[in-house]
Amino acid sequence: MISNKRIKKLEIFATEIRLETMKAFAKLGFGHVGGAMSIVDTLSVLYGEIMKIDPANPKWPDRDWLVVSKGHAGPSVYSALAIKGYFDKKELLTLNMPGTNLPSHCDRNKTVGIDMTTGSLGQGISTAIGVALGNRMDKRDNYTYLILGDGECDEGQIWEGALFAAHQKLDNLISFVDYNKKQLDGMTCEINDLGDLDAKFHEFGWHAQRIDGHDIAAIYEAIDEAKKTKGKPSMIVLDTIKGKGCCFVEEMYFNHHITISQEQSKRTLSELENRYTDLKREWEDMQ
Ligand SMILES: Cc1ncc(C[n+]2csc(CCOP(=O)(O)OP(=O)(O)O)c2C)c(N)n1
Repeated sequence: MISNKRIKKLEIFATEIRLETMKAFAKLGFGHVGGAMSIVDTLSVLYGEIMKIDPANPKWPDRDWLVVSKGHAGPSVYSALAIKGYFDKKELLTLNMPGTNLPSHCDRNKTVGIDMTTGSLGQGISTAIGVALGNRMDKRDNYTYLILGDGECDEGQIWEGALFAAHQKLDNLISFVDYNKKQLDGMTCEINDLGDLDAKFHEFGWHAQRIDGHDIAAIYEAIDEAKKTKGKPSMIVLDTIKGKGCCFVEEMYFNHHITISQEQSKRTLSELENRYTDLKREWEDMQ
């Protein structure tokens, strides 16, 4: 079980990721805010507690890997990387600008700490499987983590990959679906209903769990259970809210790629700063 202190630390980390990401989006004036925010709590648990990484040695061959297949969530991954010390936080404000190392979608050739280039939906499952298989062949004691979008699960490649990972008994692959119920142009259930997603992965031969994707302790425990599962890849379906943590984004129906007014950014940055201060105070009270 994860202690309350460690949970609090991860809540602070998650809020800092949201804050830094929102600052970068606000400077740019637009971006994929919804899907970047819904995955932040999982990024906090992965980078804050779970992943075996060394920011000073980003290409360490024995590290754990993260493939963010929904590559448009790059901006929140960059914030997690900068806070962990992979590069200077100031760089975050160059998001998606000419000459930047931080493009709107993840690019392993541009950004220190990004393990796989993504953006063409569906492909990340195949590359993550390749990484996990390769690491197993090399007898490395590490995990590959994979983040998929729910709309992305409309891609046939996801299900080809799901079959193959189970066939290969890839228990060093731990995957998430960010089930925020929305995709680019509407509700996932109206465009191509995914139904009971964890049951589907279970039928494909995966160890499948479904949890609240904003509950830090639940995310931690689900990963722990996945690591204990032998002979099968793991899927953790995350029930999430698109835009989580930024009120004005949560309130929008279409919040996939949005423009951000000065008033909206001012309001949401002040909400996030207040949350950050409150959490820090709670943390100090726990000492
Ligand atoms: C192969 C492919 N088709 C279409 C797109 C355009 N596109 C970018 S994001 C997106 C919606 C993705 O929805 P979802 O996976 O649910 O992401 P989230 O809601 O978490 O942002 C689409 C269709 C793409 N990037 N790749």
